[in-house]
Amino acid sequence: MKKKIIFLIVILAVASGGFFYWRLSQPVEESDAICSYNAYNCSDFSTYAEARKVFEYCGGVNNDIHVLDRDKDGVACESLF
Ligand SMILES: [Ca+2]
Repeated sequence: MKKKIIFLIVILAVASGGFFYWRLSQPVEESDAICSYNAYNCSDFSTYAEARKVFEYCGGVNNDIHVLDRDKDGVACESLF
């Protein structure tokens, strides 16, 4: 009985450790993006696609809180092309 409990604890510890490692190794998703204040510059993104995801997630040209689209043509971070 005691062995079973220890076995279960070990399994849980390994599983939760694996989950947290997996979670930390994920790239930042646009759903985690901050939209309430100016938190990013174009230089914070490594690709145009990443910048565009955050730009669109936060409301696009109508809510360009990060000023990713300075010329307001609807295309964020042309510098990353
Ligand atoms: Ca633009």
